[in-house]
Amino acid sequence: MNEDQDQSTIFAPSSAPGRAGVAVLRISGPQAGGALAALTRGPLPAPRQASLRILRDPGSGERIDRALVLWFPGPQSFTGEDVAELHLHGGRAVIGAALASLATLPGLCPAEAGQFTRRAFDHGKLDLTAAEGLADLIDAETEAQRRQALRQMEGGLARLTEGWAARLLRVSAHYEAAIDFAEEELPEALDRQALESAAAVAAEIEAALRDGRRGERLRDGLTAVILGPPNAGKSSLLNALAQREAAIVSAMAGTTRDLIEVHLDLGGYPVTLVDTAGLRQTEEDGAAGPISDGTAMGDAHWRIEQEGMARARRRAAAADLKLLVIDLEAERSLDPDFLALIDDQSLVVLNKADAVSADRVAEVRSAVETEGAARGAGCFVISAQSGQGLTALLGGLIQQARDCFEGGTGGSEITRARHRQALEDCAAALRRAAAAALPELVAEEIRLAVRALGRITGRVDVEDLLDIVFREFCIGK
Ligand SMILES: Nc1nc2c(ncn2[C@@H]2O[C@H](COP(=O)(O)OP(=O)(O)OP(=O)(O)O)[C@@H](O)[C@H]2O)c(=O)[nH]1
Ligand SMILES: [Mg+2]
Repeated sequence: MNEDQDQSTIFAPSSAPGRAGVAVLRISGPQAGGALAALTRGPLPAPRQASLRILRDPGSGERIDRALVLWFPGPQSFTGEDVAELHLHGGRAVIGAALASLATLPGLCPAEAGQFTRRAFDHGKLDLTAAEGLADLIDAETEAQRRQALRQMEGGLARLTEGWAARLLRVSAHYEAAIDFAEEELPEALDRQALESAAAVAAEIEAALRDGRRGERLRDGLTAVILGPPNAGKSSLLNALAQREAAIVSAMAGTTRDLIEVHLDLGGYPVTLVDTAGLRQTEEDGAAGPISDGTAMGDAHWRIEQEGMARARRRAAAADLKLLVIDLEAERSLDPDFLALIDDQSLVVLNKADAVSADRVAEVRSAVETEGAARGAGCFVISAQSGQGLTALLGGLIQQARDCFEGGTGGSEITRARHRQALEDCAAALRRAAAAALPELVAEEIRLAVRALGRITGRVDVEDLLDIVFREFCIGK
């Protein structure tokens, strides 16, 4: 994506590959109008109005398709350049023929990934945060992700950072004046006002940074790991929540050895649910547990199980949420080591309620609640087999996801590490400004702070960033 390519006219399908009712091809650049005229063998249609045309190969005259075509003369187009759109019938051969015909026209070349949006950015049609919002919107799989992406595409983060930048620019102007007119003693009240204003911006940025990385996490989704002793019904629970047989269930303890992930949309929040190998007390714990029987095979099984448990623990340590499954049927349901895992990031799940008496449920529940409530964990009684209690558990999971992604204060505008880094750089410069003695130094730090904010929207100093941002797009966007 260099300068001279900017003169080229690019084309690509903008709709997803594969069969569909309609496929959209987009052409952008100085030759877009010429290409459209060549394919339709006629004058350009009225701008921004759909027109039905026969498309023909410009060389052979062979009919390609009967299609709706649209003509968007620049700068009133997505990229800011002349753009033509072909709404073809969405068959592979139709798309293939149209692309082949376009490739024969002089000055036309297939678009690179993200090149349409890159050109829109280069022509000032959108800033970097809007481009990222657009990429996220295209990738959004759940409602919460869609809302966040749309907010960003419509300028949520850009307005915030530009507001801060505008306030800092006023502070900066004050200091530049103080330097330029050093002789003339600016009123001290103005100095104080400028410092207070910079401090207020710094405080707002620092508050925005204390968001628990909600925005970044919403893009990736929340990870909930199911943990529990062997045979507690962890895989049964995963299957019940996923509504499919994703994991093998059996009465044999130690069925699940590796991590099994399913991606769920829980109430609009993206959640990755992970099933794990049962945590069995081991020799090292000093407790009885199946160990190798000394045969090579037994030894291998033992090692596999150890590795499975290690993976379960590692995954749980990195997770946002733990579902701690307790087997109501097991005699030693309440293993103290396992109960020690309860924290405010966990939900305790008492499983197999269908198989035991109400008294037994009450007994285990009260024991767990004494432990759990103190540590802020919810407790749910379920049967993964009959489905009893699953709706309430789902409600608990959705509540946890909402807390994780929206906290008490709604979503965060910071959706990428790149934004966070720039805001941290800005806050650091403001801290240095507050500590600086000479007006020249204050002015320099404020300049750096404004520059850091400018990197977020791409208004300044971003050449190196552009490739990183636009690489995330795929062809046709
Ligand atoms: N009665 C009853 N049985 C259940 C329930 N949930 C699971 N089970 C049974 O418990 C046994 C173990 O279930 P799994 O889901 O494989 O247990 P797990 O925790 O994944 O076991 P490992 O993978 O070996 O650690 C199976 O025989 C299930 O049918 C339940 O709610 N009620
Ligand atoms: Mg299992």
